[in-house]
Amino acid sequence: MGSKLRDRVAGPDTPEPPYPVRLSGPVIKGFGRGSKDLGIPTANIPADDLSEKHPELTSGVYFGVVALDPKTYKHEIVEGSTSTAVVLPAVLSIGYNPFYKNTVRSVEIHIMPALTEPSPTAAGHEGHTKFHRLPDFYKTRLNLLILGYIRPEFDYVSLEALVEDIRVDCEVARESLLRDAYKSYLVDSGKTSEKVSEDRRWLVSFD
Ligand code: ADP
Ligand code: RBF
Ligand code: MG
Repeated sequence: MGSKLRDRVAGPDTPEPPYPVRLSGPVIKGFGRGSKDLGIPTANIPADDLSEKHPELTSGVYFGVVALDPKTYKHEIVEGSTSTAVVLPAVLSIGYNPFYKNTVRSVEIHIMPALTEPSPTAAGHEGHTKFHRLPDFYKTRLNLLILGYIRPEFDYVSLEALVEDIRVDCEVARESLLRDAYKSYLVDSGKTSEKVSEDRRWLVSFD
C-alpha cells in the first residue's frame, strides 16, 4: 500500500452480512509463485463460478477460518483420532493479483498457525518474515468460512512491498479473529449461538 499506516483490526466486532460466506473446493495447482517468489504458500481452490454464486465477493483480501478434509489430510497435532477436522485461521486473496497482472480470477488461501501459537509474522524480524508452512495437501477438500474483508488488491512497486503488506494482513487477520464473536468459529466455547454452531458444523463436515 506504500503507506505504513494500517488498522490493526478489520470490520465490525461481530460478523455482519454477507459474512460468514461459505466456500469449498479441492486444492488445485496455482501459479507456482506463492512459495517460490514470495515465500508465502497459498492453497488455491477453483474460482470458476464465483462471480455468479458470490457476487458479493469483490476482489480483495479477506480473513476467515478453514478446515481440511481429515480423510486425506492428517494434521500433525492431532494424534490418534484423525476423524475431526482441525479449524485454523486464514487470510485470502480473491482477484487478479494486479502485481502479476493475472487474466483469470483466483482464490488463494494462506493458512496460519492456531491463535494459541506465536505468530511467525509478528513484526520484529525486518526482512526475515517466515510464513507458516504445512506439509503439502494438494487435492484435499478445503472448506472456508470468510468472516470479513480487509482491503482491496493493490499493485506494488516491489515484491518486498507486496510481501510486507501480506505480512500485515496476517497480523490484521489474527487480531480480527481474536475478538469473541470471531473466535467462536475457531474454538467451541460451549455458549456458542445456534447459527455459529451450524456454520461450524458445515465447516468440519466432509462427505
Ligand atoms: P501453487 O502455486 O500451486 O498454489 P504455492 O507455492 O502457492 O503453490 O503453495 C501452495 C501449496 O502449499 C498448497 O496447495 C498446500 O499444498 C501447501 N501449503 C503448505 N503450507 C501452506 C499454508 N500455510 N497455507 C496454504 N498452503 C500451504
Ligand atoms: N497480489 C497482488 O497483486 N496485490 C495484492 O494486494 C495482493 N494481496 C494479497 C494478500 C494476501 C493475504 C495473499 C495471500 C495474497 C495476495 N496477493 C496479492 C496475491 C499474491 O500475488 C499471490 O498469492 C502470488 O502471486 C501467488 O500466486
Ligand atoms: Mg498458491
